[in-house]
Amino acid sequence: MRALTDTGNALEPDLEECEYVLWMGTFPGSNGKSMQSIAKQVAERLAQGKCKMDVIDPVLGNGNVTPTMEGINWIPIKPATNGAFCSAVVRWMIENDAYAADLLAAPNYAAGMAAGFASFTNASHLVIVDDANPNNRKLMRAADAGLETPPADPEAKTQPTYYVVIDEATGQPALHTASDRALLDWEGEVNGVKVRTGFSLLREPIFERDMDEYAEITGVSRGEIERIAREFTSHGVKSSTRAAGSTCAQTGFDASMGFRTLNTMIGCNQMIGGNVPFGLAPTSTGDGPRYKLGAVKGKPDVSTKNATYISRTARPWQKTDEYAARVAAGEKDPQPKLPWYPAGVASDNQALFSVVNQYPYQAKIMMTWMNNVIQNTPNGLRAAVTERLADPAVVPLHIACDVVVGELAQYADYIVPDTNPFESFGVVAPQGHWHGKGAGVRWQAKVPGTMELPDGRYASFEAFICDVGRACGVPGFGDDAIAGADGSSWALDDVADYFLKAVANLAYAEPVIDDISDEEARMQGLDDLPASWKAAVTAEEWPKVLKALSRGGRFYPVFTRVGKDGRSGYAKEYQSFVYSELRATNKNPYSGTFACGTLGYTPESFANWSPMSEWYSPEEYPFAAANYKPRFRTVTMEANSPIMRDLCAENYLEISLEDAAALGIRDGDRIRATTPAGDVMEAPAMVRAGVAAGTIGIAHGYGHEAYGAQDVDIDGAMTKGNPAIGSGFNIQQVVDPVVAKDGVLYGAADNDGSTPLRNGGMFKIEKA
Ligand SMILES: Nc1nc2c(c(=O)[nH]1)N[C@H]1C(S)=C(S)[C@@H](COP(=O)(O)OP(=O)(O)OC[C@H]3O[C@@H](n4cnc5c(=O)[nH]c(N)nc54)[C@H](O)[C@@H]3O)O[C@H]1N2
Ligand SMILES: Nc1nc2c(c(=O)[nH]1)N[C@H]1C(S)=C(S)[C@@H](COP(=O)(O)OP(=O)(O)OC[C@H]3O[C@@H](n4cnc5c(=O)[nH]c(N)nc54)[C@H](O)[C@@H]3O)O[C@H]1N2
Ligand SMILES: [Mo]
Repeated sequence: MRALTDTGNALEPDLEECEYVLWMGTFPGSNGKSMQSIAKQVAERLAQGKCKMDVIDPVLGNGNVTPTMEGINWIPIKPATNGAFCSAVVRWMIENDAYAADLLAAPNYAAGMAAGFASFTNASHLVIVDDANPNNRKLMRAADAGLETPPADPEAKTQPTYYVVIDEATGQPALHTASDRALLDWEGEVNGVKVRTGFSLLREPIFERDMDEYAEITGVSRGEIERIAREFTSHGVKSSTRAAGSTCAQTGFDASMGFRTLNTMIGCNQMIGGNVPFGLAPTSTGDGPRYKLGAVKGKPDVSTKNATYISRTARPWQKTDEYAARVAAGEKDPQPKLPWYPAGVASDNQALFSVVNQYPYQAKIMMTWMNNVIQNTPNGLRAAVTERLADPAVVPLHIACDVVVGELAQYADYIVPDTNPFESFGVVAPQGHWHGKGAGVRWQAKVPGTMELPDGRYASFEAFICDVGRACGVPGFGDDAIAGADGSSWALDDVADYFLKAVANLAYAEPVIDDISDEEARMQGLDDLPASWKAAVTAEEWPKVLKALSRGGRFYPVFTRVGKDGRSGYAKEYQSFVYSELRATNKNPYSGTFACGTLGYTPESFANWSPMSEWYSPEEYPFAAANYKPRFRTVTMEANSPIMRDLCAENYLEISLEDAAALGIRDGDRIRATTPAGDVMEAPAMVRAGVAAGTIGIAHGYGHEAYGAQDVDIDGAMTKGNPAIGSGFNIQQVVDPVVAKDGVLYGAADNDGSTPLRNGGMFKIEKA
């Protein structure tokens, strides 16, 4: 994947050692991964007075912000303005010299380490700023500067790219790998080419607006922005910030670049108390010590490098075959039917739009598994999108594999029943709250409730793809499908064939674990498992596999804390991008323009970067949405849980006291929120404190049309639906008028990240 922002370990705030955390669109105790454990950790440390926190969010999700909890504040912000807020904080940091200049000047990882940090940045790397240069907006490479590079390593799979900096000691251009410290804020000429450092480019958009303008845009007072900036920079590296759901906005790049730039500016990445690695697991489903599960045995020599993803990701428009063909046919600056997104590899939301628009190609056979992209794509097009999905001329064959007949699965031609989490296998890396290394193992706790197949297997996704793979002669399935590390060959016909080998890989990761004792195996009933499981690994591996199964996985001692000099023990090369070359060089085909490569603030725009406010009147549509995951629902699930329905049966259009007063709306009144395209959400108003002015708070996870809300007829057997499962509404959002014309269905999205917006947009509110 080509990275839009930082590269290296995935990082999250260190909730065990932090002194300060700035949450900007993930709310401790309300959502986030995992909501419960984050809440507990945060509550404990706050109660002990060990840290302080601020939560910047358009909607107060309660969680850890309660009147009884000291040291944590809620600060309302207007949706989709995180980029402006972060720009203001960075501006304050620069004006007050409150940033880690030593880190920013470190042009490579070794230099960052020598300066006492565990990361480096491209802040000092030179960027070509010359419209006439074919490499304009790109980071300068050694060749652009006429610098020699070290000889290529014939053993290495990929050769490093050499960037150029101005070495501080010599004042001369140097390879980024060859300088210990580089000039941070510099512009000039190198080898006759005009260049500027990433940091100097960052200053420009940041200083375009003053603090009062930022306060106006975000709705956060200047005093509050300055207080937060001071607090954020007052704890050395034991401070960090995090955004998550807030990045799912049209301005998502700004939100994402914003929190990353803030962390970079204080150098907290991979530092204990700062932003620490998580999700670290030994190789299990990849090429591990016992089995090569990452490689497909007998795979033909084809590469996915030139594949065109149906989601239109991982490739800029200008590098598509269609673009080349249209240019060759004489078109000047052709425009695509739907936008292309050079970052990322896949997006189910964008794939959905591609499928219903039959662009860039038709999905003749669509297979969906564990996915409910209709419920989970926020835009106003559900009716139109589903009409096309259900049309065999658009999607000739759709096979879904699910445990429930949900919004997407109900339109499939075939539904393959799958095993549920108590009936299936999995090896999973730990999510955010736990910062050790390890992997949990899930294995069948009961015999699957799905149909038993004639050969004794049970229907599941894995059994299905194994059979289809075998029938089609696809490599990687059936006999001799999996290679052992010792050269042996193994069959792949069912789920255990694969996952127990993954468990063997886990068990043999260094240091190799002990065998389970016969006595323990007997006491735990592990001497009684299906013979096919035992046959999936070697006799030598089996007692170790059982040991890992019996422990629910494998968890290494948490050695985050034993790193050297305040660094996480899991630190490895980490680069933060102050300048995103990928974004900066992404030429917009609809406008012919480029977006800035650093943090900045761009008002919400459509696909050609024209501001939404130029299309629709902000006076007529003054509200923006903040769509949040509520505690009583998950994205799809929990609507079918009677307990969760009892706790909160439906969702509301949540608005602030002042907006309600201005509109004459009382709590409980039925109101309507309408997008400029005329899509409507109608629901009771919840008039409450804890919603930012101009914001509609909307809990996600409601408004099911299927998922048990509907009657289901399977071969004449009718299961009655329960309408309570479908209570409430699903969010509507603005469609993109630049793209959605001439029959094209398309919801507005982040022009770089590709995420369809759920936060932000434009709405008017009236009484229903
Ligand atoms: N209860 C519950 N917990 C969950 C889940 C669930 O479905 N329900 N799902 C899990 C999953 S899959 C994930 S990915 C995580 C996601 O966890 P989060 O990313 O934490 O959750 P979200 O609710 O998507 O968004 C977080 C917050 O962003 C706020 N927000 C919206 N717009 C803006 C904005 O413009 N600026 C700022 N600063 N804030 C904004 C929302 O009000 C919300 O409180 O949660 C996991 N935990
Ligand atoms: N408006 C809006 N949209 C959102 C979000 C939001 O906050 N607001 N959140 C976004 C986020 S963070 C995420 S992660 C996505 C999630 O989007 P999805 O991944 O599409 O949704 P899920 O609800 O996680 O579940 C998908 C399907 O898996 C099925 N399922 C559950 N367990 C099993 C199983 O064991 N086997 C099989 N085969 N199927 C199973 C469920 O029935 C469901 O149909 O939604 C995104 N979309
Ligand atoms: Mo998610």
